Amino acid sequence: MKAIIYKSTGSWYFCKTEDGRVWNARTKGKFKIDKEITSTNPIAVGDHVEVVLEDELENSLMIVGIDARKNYLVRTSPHNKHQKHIVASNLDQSIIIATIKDPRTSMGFIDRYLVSCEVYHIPTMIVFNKADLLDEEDMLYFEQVKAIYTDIGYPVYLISAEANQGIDQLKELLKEKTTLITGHSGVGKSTLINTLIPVKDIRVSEVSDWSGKGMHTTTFAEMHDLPEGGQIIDTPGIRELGIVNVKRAELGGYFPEIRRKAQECKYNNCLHFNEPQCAVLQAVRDGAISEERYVSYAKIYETIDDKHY
Ligand SMILES: Nc1nc2c(ncn2[C@@H]2O[C@H](COP(=O)(O)OP(=O)(O)O)[C@@H](O)[C@H]2O)c(=O)[nH]1
Ligand SMILES: [Mg+2]
Ligand SMILES: [Zn+2]
Repeated sequence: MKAIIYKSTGSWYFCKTEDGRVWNARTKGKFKIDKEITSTNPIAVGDHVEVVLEDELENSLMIVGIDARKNYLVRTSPHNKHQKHIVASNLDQSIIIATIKDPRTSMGFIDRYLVSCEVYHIPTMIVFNKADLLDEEDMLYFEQVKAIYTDIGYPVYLISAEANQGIDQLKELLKEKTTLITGHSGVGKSTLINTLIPVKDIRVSEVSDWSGKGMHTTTFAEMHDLPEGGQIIDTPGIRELGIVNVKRAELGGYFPEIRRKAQECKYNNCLHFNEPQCAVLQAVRDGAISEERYVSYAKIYETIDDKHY
């Protein structure tokens, strides 16, 4: 049988088989599947797995195989930054929820997330929530930020999960797709998910309360079915992905506007700091590349440790 992983609690997984039934599942013994990535979790939310019945009455399955992943998003382990953890796999797109006010999301945070999504080829849009709180001045700031990101190819939307503003358009964008939703705590992710799914995927929550064998409660990501079709993956407790698998010299390639401009730099290994005839620096001076984005580039560059990238 085939199943899709909806949630992981460490040793147990919750999955759905093609008939829509929800099960508990686990792997047998050591389960090593992907030799390319050494991650702390062999199976992630979004994985398509091959399962066999373990115990019908206990509603449990044994995971015996895993399909090749279309893609996946990785973060560094909160306990050890050299360890990688697969957040979710088989994503069609991702959304970063940000806010202009209460609290204001920094562009630096948005940019670090966008780099991760570029590394893993996951199309991403930026959704600003709490539109209802914005006065005229805030709206001007929003328009500036929106222009910066739309110019380089990231769609930007303004919604209010609480005032039900922009939600219909968002539903259209999510329809029939698997979307990872992330953002700082307090930006309104839970409120948005409750708006999108008025009657929550309760069956999954019920199974998660199932008190069989000792379970860990640390969950990293959880998938929910959308009423209109498609799934969203919530990332409670994930504060930041951390930039993984990027070397300093490659970083510019993950900023679309820097990647494009770099072709005009005099040196093809230009890092865009103080090299002569650097087209990127010139573009920053001319205002063709946003200064804030360039600052994000320089800041992320500083945090990359090439020995342990
Ligand atoms: N004004 C306003 N407040 C919102 C909106 N969406 C969420 N909130 C509030 O923001 C706070 C954090 O929301 P929550 O959904 O828990 O954020 P999460 O930490 O990202 O899951 C709560 O007090 C919500 O009521 C919105 O669209 N407008
Ligand atoms: Mg929440
Ligand atoms: Zn350059």
